Amino acid sequence: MPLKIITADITTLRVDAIVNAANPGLLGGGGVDGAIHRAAGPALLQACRQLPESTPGVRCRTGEARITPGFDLPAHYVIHTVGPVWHGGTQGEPLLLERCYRNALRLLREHGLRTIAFPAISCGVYGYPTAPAAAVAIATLRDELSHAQQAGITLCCFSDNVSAVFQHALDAAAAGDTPFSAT
Ligand code: AR6
Repeated sequence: MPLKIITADITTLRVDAIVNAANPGLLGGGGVDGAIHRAAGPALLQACRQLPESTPGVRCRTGEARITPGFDLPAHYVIHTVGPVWHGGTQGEPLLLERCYRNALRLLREHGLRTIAFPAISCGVYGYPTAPAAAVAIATLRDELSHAQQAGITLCCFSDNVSAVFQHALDAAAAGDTPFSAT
């Protein structure tokens, strides 16, 4: 399956698009968002400013995605998405997180792109616990890959600990496929 998990700084990846775990204003922030803006250069902020606001200060609602060029990044494009803030799992967080992955992949397809790298959306400042976030990410990406031919999806974690949690989720999901082969 063209889905791999790595430990790296996502701003170094030479893929068609990297995904930014942004906030609704899309004007930068901390974490991976800050790193992407620093590496892409000030033109990225200019491009984000030009995206239309749906309500004052909101360019991308939770679960949605927007695309800009990558400017000084090795990646050609940045797909900005806004993950859910973790409120204990009672505010529809899993579905909102799923939408982030699906809407990013929809934009990838619509732009004729093939390779994409995701960070662990919502797993930093937004406080989504890593294991349930990994389960949502893996289930959603496996489902997308079963419907569409994507050339390559990379889950780019920033530490080996987070990578291990995502790898465990991938291994568990893959093992869940095996009962059919036993019959
Ligand atoms: N490459 C890959 N992953 C990274 C990098 C990097 N260079 N830097 C951090 N991470 P976060 P969120 C990991 O907080 O939880 C921002 O201020 C990080 O270790 O970046 O969705 C936005 O503007 C963590 O595992 O995003 C929003 O306000 C993961 O990326 C808010 O934070 C996500 O952590 C979004 O919060």
